[in-house]
Amino acid sequence: MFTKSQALFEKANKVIPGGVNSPVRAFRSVGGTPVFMQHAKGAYMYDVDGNRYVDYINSWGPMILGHAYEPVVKAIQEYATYSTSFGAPTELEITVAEQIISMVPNIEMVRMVNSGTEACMSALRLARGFTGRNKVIKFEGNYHGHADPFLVSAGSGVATLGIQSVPGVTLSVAEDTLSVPYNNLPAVEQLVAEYPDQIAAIIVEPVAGNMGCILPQAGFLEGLRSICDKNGIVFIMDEVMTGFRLAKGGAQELFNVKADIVTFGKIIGGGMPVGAFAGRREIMEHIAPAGKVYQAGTLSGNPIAMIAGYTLLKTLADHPNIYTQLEEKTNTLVSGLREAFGAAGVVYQINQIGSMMSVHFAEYPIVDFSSASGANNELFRRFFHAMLERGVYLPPSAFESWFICHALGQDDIDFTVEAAKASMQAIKA
Ligand code: HOZ
Repeated sequence: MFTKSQALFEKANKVIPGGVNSPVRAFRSVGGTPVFMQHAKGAYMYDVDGNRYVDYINSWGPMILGHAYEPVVKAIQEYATYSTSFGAPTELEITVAEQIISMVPNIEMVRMVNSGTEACMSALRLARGFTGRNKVIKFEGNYHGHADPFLVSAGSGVATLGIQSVPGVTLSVAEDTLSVPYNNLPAVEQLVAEYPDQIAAIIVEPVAGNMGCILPQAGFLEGLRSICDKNGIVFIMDEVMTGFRLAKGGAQELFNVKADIVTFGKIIGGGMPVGAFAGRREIMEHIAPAGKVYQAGTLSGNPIAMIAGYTLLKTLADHPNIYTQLEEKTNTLVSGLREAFGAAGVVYQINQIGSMMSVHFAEYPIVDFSSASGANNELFRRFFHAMLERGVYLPPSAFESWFICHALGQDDIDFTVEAAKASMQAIKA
């Protein structure tokens, strides 16, 4: 079933570290051979062996309307003929910035970069430049890309591989990152009191998506906002996963909590390599060349990425019912999975908000990294492979979120639920 993938993985291991260009893809947490994809359309990915999968990662979020969404593909094809990069400004960059500002609350200016990592890294530099302070508070199991200051107690691949401290990240950098459990406001208050006037920023995933999907408890985001207000701290919401996914205006809109800087990732490029950070003018004008906080990039605002992103964002803006439909689809899927797990008699937790969700096999609620880490990973591993064999592609780690796309139909949900029932039976046998 995976013959060609296996051969490719062997080949890849000779020329690419670990055989992959991003660690979670290597299946280290679930074991086995990563599946090499060939193409994808709508809700499906197809591998090199000709197997079809209903896709629940959707490129970790950006394929919100499904793969190879035709208007995006056409726009890319048209713009590619004009040149794939200028290294000079284009009108399209203004159009995209205006589009983002029209959809997202509390932002007046946007700077385009090439990835979520770059966005968070630059947002932190900006917060430090703006406040003249050095330290940052982040949350255990939150992942803000792979820039040095964020690799302390990080989620996603760092959690998946169980890396406690990352070689190459110097002690002096790590010392400026203070880390506390997610959903724990008193721990944040304590740190802020311990380091008066030293904390430049609090950065948070408003819905954590890199230790499975974990929702903010009531009052958590509001509490962070108020701590920042009282202490002159910049509040950074990392909306790389939640932006334009949970709502047109992301988590800020959904929870009605205001950030000072927001970071975005791949969704604003329709899946092309893009990121951005945005905020109010007073802060953003500290960025070079308006200000002295340096940040730059030849590929920033790349025309192909801009047209792909603009086409996707405009569709989302013009059809707000997409969000209701996404949530309905996810609700239906969750009910079906509950039925499948219930019938199998396993203990499980499903965390869900809008079209983000995850499954942990545990009897207690999953509210932070420590509860996520205590779940039954062996069962997740077996479930993952049983589903893969039945044509359902789940995130290859329990420390990741599932992302549902709009192309997913009722038939696909039924197919997934049947696969889950059969998988649980096979696991029990
Ligand atoms: N770190 C990404 C998900 N949280 C995975 C990136 C990838 O492998 O594409």
